[in-house]
Amino acid sequence: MPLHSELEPIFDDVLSRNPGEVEFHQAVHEVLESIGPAVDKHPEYADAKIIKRICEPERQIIFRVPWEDDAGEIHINRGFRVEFNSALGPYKGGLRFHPSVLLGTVKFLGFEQVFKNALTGLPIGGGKGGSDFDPKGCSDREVMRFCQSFMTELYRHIGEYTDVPAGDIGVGGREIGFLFGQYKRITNRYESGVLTGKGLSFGGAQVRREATGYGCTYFVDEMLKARGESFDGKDVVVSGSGNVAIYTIEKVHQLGGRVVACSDSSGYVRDEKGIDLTLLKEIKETRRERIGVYVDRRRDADYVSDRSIWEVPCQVAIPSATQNELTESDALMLVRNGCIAVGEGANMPTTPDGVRVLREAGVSFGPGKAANAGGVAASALEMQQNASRDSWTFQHSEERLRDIMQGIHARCYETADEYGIPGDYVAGANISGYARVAAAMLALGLV
Ligand code: NDP
Ligand code: 2IT
Repeated sequence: MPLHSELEPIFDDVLSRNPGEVEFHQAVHEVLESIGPAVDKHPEYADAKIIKRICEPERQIIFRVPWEDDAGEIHINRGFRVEFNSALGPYKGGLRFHPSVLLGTVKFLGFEQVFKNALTGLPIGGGKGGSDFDPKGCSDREVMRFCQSFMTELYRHIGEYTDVPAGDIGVGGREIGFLFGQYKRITNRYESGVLTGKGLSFGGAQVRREATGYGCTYFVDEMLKARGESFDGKDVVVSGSGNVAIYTIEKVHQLGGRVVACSDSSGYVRDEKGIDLTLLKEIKETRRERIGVYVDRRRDADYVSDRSIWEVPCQVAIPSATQNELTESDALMLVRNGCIAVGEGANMPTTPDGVRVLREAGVSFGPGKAANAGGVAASALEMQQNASRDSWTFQHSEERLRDIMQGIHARCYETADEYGIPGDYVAGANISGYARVAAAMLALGLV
């Protein structure tokens, strides 16, 4: 879709000032593509150059992370924190540890986070960070030494009122524990609100671990209800088998669906009887093994390493691994097999051509910044509990999460209706996220 004439020069500027950062370009283009109607509605934002400002991070930090492995060899990684926008609250967003991480990756994720966090309705700005460190194959002690070195630089930039990191790919409870331990040691402050996703033994909140997957499933459930359907009896495919995928599978099963396939970067497993979640958790959370070993214990299941998981027939697809993992040809397979809803558990997992195919086929499509917002929303609830030195029950926390996800769905749905594009959750999410951030930025003056 062509950009609104006012947005075209802004996008050209993003391209020329951020050369080679293709994922960042993709994320910006997707937002600019859909906020055209909102630009016409609020001409006052143009004078204040709000959109141009939104596309430029407030601060970008890059640092060296030296560490020593168990054999005494020295490694040098690169650390990032992109503090994108603090109009609505402290910068908030995860840390990703994966060898593919570049500045452009962190910028795309930080940009998405600004709109996602706005959509939650909670007081959080947007940021993201990470490193090209690869935790795969590292011992716990190596991961600890890396985290300590990473925090030895990061600590000076973060704080409960400044910037509050959490997990993302490669960063879970173990890493957050090591990071928090080092922050506490350096600063001599038990500042619980500086990180979220903490363990329950040191200031963590119930349901944060489950929140992204549960929240995404609630969002998809709302999309299904909006078309008179439910999860009951539906076959579901969930890519990935990390934090988001595991708790998506758990909630889909609770809501009556059956997850018939999941994956990791080496391949996918298909289990027509429904993925055995106890076994999956043991493989992934306890033993940190590859997905292929699943079939050693489930004789009826198949392991496929050389084809796309999206070939597995399903009515609902929930990509929960990484960006651009669901392509145009994958989308065509999903449509051909009768898929009616796609909810993005991961950030930007569907390519622009994939989104187009799904949209044209009338598939309900929940973009990541809406569908996976449950994780960061639960993080904001963790911050709230830390600030009041309180801790809520699992049941209460889950009810709050469900209400927030239903609220996000309603906001996207109603905004799409208001702009005459019913059912377009992409436009609904982008426009309503943008409207909230832009109004706050205007009120704060030229900062
Ligand atoms: P995890 O590290 O727990 O799991 C990631 C999963 O995705 C693993 O199964 C991993 O396989 C697979 N994966 C990662 N990178 C690739 C790749 N390049 N190609 C193929 N498979 C890959 O991460 P999360 O579950 O936390 O994150 C998954 C997605 O959800 C990401 O897009 C993240 O940004 C997003 N997200 C996460 C939130 C959270 O709270 N954790 C909140 C909102 C969004 P392998 O182990 O083989 O690498
Ligand atoms: O992409 C995301 O929203 C996350 N990785 C979670 C961020 C957070 O601060 O909880």
